[in-house]
Amino acid sequence: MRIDVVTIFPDYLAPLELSLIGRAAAAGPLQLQIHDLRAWTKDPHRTVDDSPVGGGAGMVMKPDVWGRALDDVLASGPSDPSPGTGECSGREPGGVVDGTTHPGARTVLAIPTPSGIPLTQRTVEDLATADHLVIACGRYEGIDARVAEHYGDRVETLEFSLGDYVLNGGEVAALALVEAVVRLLPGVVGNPESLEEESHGAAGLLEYPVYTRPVEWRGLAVPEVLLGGHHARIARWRRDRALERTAARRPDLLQSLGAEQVVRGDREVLNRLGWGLGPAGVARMRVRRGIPDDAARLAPLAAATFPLAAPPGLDEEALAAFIAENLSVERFEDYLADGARYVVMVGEVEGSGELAGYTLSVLPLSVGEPPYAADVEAIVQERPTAELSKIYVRPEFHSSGLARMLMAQTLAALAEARVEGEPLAVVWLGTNARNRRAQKFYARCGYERRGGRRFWVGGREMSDAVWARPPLESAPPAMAD
Ligand code: 6GU
Repeated sequence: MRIDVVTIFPDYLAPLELSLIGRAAAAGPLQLQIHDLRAWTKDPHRTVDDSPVGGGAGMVMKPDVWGRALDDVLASGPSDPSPGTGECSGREPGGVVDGTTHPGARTVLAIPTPSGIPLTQRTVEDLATADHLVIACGRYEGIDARVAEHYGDRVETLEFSLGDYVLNGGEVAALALVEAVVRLLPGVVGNPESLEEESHGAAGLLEYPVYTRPVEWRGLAVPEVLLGGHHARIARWRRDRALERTAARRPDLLQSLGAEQVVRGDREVLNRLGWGLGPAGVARMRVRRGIPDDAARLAPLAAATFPLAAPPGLDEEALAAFIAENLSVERFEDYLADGARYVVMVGEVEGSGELAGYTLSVLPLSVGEPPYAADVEAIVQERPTAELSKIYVRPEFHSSGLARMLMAQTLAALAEARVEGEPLAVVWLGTNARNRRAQKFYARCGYERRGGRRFWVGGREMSDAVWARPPLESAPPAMAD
């Protein structure tokens, strides 16, 4: 690859002679040339700037000087090394630069500017495949806009920024770009594996923290797991730290993680951090207390999800009747208005307009109030007792972790509830005994199977498994598998 940098401060680019980049330039896959823009001035003062047309502060770099410089440097092509670093030809314009001067070669003109597109590793990877990279470093208030416009029509042009802050000129950005691109050229970085696990790599996560000896330094120990030599455990630990770091520092990166980038074991740590895996990839999930305004969104959610876990054999009419009777907007308005009787929790997934899940719990109004179902009364004898009547999640968020989050938050809300001043002793629920996924879920959430019950829906008798657990921390819902 050939890289030309045009600047009014050639010395600023001297660090490129050092280290990996210098070695690549000396012997490897890189031909690097630094040019002094002033070589293309024609006046005795070697003027490169002028005041902004239309007024304003600062100075603007002249298009005519830049035009002569870039015509020459672009025309020199990827494989026409002119004299070495620090020198420049200063020759007259080499004619039209139209990208066909060097057939088959890919030339990119990169212009650092705080108003450019943020430079990313993806862009850097792409630039590393070019044959010729020309970097035009502006100073002052920037380069006359017609320069980028003119070359933009003739050669692949990239106005890029290092980030949301302002530097005095493009030289630091040029250094950054050259280093980022050149380390990707074959043979420049000794161990190509070190390119794989780094931040902004294919994983889409920030890199995990790294340590070396001594294992104890200023009272800080290297994490135990790294000393054990258990490779799978170390990999899991590193992955968890990478996920945590990314959640804390770059939630935008986590947000753009696709489902295919989420691996086994990620879900638990994501859930703990308030994230889950939905149909559109990783998304922030939130569980909160329902408010009266939620009724209009809860009813359709309840109507859509209830049939999916309904006992087999229940006919459409009976289902519809149950939904109309118990899951209407009006009924949810009642539930949401009566905080002494009902606890409604809703689950939201960022980016999805709908509610993704909910729970509905029924509190007793007096300490001794038994479960409304007589056969439950016999097997759930602790008082006061509440029923977790509904816990539903849209199918696209099954196994996202939202159900666990809903359960944990619901139990936390129930642990806060008081019945005649007393905390709940137990929470019970009934569930279709043949739904194995559900039984597994309740067992994992710390419920104990107490027995069965019979109940009626739409004139048909059904049978359920009854599960119970205390709402308090005594047997915490194991939110991690
Ligand atoms: Cl590329 N140039 C300048 N002058 N300032 C910057 C920048 C570039 N990126 C961030 N700030």
